Amino acid sequence: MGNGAALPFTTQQAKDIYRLMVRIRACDQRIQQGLAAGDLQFQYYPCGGQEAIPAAIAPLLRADDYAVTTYRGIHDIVAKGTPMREIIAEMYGRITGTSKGKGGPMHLSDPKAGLMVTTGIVGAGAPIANGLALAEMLKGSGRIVLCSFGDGAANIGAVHEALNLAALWQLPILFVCQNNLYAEYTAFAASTRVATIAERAAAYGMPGARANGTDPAAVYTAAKAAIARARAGGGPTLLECVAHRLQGHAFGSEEAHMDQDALKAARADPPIEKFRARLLAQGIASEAELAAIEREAQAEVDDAQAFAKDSAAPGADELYADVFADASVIPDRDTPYAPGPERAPQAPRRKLTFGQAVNDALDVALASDPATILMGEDIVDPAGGIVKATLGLSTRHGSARVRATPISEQAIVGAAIGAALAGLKPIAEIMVCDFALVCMDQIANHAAKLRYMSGGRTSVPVTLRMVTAGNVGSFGAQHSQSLEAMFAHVPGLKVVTASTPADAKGLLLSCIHDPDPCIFIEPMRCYFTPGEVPEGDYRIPLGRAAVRREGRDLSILSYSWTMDEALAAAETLAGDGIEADVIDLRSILPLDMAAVTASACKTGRVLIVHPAVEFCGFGAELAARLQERLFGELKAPVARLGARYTPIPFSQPLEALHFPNAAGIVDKARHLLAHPHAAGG
Ligand SMILES: Cc1ncc(C[n+]2csc(CCOP(=O)(O)OP(=O)(O)O)c2C)c(N)n1
Repeated sequence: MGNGAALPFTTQQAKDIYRLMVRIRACDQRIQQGLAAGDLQFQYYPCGGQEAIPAAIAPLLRADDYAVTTYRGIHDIVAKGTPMREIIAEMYGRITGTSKGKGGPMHLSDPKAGLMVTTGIVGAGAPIANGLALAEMLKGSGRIVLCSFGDGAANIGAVHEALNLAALWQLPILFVCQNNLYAEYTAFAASTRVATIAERAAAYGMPGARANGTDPAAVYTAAKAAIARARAGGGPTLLECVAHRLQGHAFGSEEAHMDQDALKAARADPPIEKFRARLLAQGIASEAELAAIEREAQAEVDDAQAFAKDSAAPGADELYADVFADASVIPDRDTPYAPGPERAPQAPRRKLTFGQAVNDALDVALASDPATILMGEDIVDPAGGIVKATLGLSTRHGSARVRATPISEQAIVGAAIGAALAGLKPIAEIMVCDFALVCMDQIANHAAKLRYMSGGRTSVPVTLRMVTAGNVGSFGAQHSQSLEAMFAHVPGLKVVTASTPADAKGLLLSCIHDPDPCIFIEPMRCYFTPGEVPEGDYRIPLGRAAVRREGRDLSILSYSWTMDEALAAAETLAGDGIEADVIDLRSILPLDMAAVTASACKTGRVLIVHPAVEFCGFGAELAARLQERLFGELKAPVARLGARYTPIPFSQPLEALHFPNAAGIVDKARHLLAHPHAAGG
């Protein structure tokens, strides 16, 4: 569009947009200068050429609207209103940075400005944006979400899942695909068969639009319609803004993969200079005004850089801060974790199966706390979930709060994360534990880390429920795994599993109200076992093991469905006069090391039993810890009995060989008691 074409915004807005573009470039260039000087050290993804996109959208946003962006997001971050000082201080890894220096250039968050997530994982922000939008839609706040990602990200599964779900739920989001024509070293046409990203919108069932991303007027006009639609309840839009990348992928990286003629042409006509000329040509601003804006931007980054350099690095106390809400949960701290008391243990009891107890916990949470929502595949009535755990809940609490989802695990977990960031207490059902691997990025890179990466500015109080069908026969290798060790290996996740109906209810309610992300594993083997369960809002604190049987001769430490095997084995051993202390860990993290140690000290012999594969299983961690602490006091080396190192076989005789059982536990226990060290004294 020529310099004379009328602009769609007011004179003031035009100047504000120019100011933003200039501030963005000043920030972007100051960071690159810092890198060139060796003052800063990191991989940086410049935004040169894309400044107009967020700058032109900014006047259409409310201050409290949310933004989700990516590693190449400095322009989005400045435009959303994050203070320049905090941005630059984060680049320097200082305590005054957006994330106290713990996030870094790819992970800035500033909830005060509505900037909720910056992710270094391509496309991973889109599912989370859905959750933010869902929360605000349910609250009726009128807030919308601006979610930015690249053209390369448009090809990743998380984005496809998110766009489908956003359209299905008519969420108030503007998805902006910033098409800079390259994804790292690959040209757009080499990875994408369709000519535009915008045309994909139709396939998701949402409006799509394409704008020249170097022209603020074009971006503004397209975004204005989309944002108005989102605010009016008309759902999401996919807006593709095309703006040639003006440099290589990262600071200092080569440009040989780029079309040199196109690059030269784009560099000869950069968006800021183009807009500047237009403002002058139309008499919207004078040369003196624009020069003043440019000087102010330089002064702002000068000030921010000086502020950053004067700021301290985070102190050693920051290392463990913000992993969880309460650092004493962290297993490598010396501070013993002291869980609180049970809640309402004296309430009247009634007999429920494990599955009914899960249902009861969800019902209580939904009835008592309007912030609680549920989502998952097939969870609404009449199905009520594949194991009926959610039967009746959508009927009682409505399909707005008990939400059926497509088969999109990344979108489900991302939506739960986003809703949690926005203050809700979402519970997501991952039908089967093995399927968590499909959305492990959302779980391990986002739910687990967002509190830390934001320096404690955001938190993810989400509960992810999942069934494991281990040792029920017939489910085979992809529906029966026990992945607790994998989850526990990721700092930031709490990992809980129950073996009785009362625990299922009490632990699940604690997870739901916990300030951190909780993985709640429900063994199908226990699902139909009845037990007495307290009514109402009964809660068992996370991190307190239960002593199921007392004995002096050895300790059997277990959890999940292998508790049944452990108890059966203890019964058999008692027939031989061997009394076992049997402990149900209940949560892997927080870990009740005090209970474990007390039992081990009492008996001097420890056998750890778990349903997961023994090799690299949680038993290895527990055994190492016990041996480090109690080497001289133990009468025998700590023994383990987990599943064999094979995928879970289908054939029942083979499955029986794979999993630990009571006979195997008895055998191991007898070996422990016969250990020569003990026999010798
Ligand atoms: C899931 C994932 N895969 C690969 C990468 C490595 N990577 C970083 S940036 C990038 C290119 C992304 O291109 P695009 O989405 O077009 O965004 P742009 O960098 O152009 O802004 C890749 C592949 C990553 N960070 N995350």
